[in-house]
Amino acid sequence: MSGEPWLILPTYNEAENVERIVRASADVLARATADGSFAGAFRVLVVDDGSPDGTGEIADRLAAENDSVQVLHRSEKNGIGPAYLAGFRHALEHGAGYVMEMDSDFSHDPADLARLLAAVDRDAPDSADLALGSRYVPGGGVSDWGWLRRFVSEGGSTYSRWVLGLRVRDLTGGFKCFRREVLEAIHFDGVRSQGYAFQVELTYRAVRAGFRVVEVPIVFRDRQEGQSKMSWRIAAEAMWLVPLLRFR
Ligand SMILES: Nc1nc2c(ncn2[C@@H]2O[C@H](COP(=O)(O)OP(=O)(O)OP(=O)(O)O)[C@@H](O)[C@H]2O)c(=O)[nH]1
Ligand SMILES: [Mg+2]
Repeated sequence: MSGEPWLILPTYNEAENVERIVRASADVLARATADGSFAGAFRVLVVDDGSPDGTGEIADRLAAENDSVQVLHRSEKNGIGPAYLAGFRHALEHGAGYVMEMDSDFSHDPADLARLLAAVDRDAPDSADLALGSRYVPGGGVSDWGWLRRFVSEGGSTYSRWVLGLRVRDLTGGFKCFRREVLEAIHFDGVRSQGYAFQVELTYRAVRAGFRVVEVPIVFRDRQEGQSKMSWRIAAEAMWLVPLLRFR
């Protein structure tokens, strides 16, 4: 018995993915909690920013069919950071014991949720407070990326690691599992970043607060369906925001 895990799935125009990702995640979490572990229950919370392609309506139908699924509708597209913070607040208010982040486009394999959760299980010896799905530790990687994308991503992690003085290898990834206490210790009001910098900022704040972080190897694959929302603006935000984190 150590608290319900909540998976937060941010969506913006993921109509081709949302149903499959919700079902696949719910299957994995149902298995992980079936023996009574993690309070024997779980939740999947879709946070949709008013997607014009109908993602939110599909999610509502899934929630009506399955008590473990919920939807948080937000009126405008504000970036992944604010969407996650809204999801985290909701999960904490409803008693989550663990809170997970995952992309909704199958870049992250829902099967890996079980390993991330196990890595922070309070009932397991030597578990950590925060587990990061990591591309840049042995056993992890990226499939189907060209050299430019690889360079930008790995360079972004190296740059952030250096500027912030952290030992974490993958700082920009968005596949994570927090123990509730970690999020409670982070003051959301002070979190300003929206894109990649958001992921760096949360991990940085967790380390600074003294929590134990572990990297779990994952293989990242490009989305198969739907449109990318990655932009140079988001990458540039990380360039200037990351040094500011250090001096705040
Ligand atoms: N609620 C919400 N979700 C978003 C927003 N921007 C991106 N997402 C979702 O966040 C997840 C990760 O997005 P990213 O990986 O940053 O962007 P992406 O469009 O998947 O880009 P690529 O990975 O490059 O294909 C996906 O599930 C997106 O649908 C946003 O502003 N609001
Ligand atoms: Mg993606």
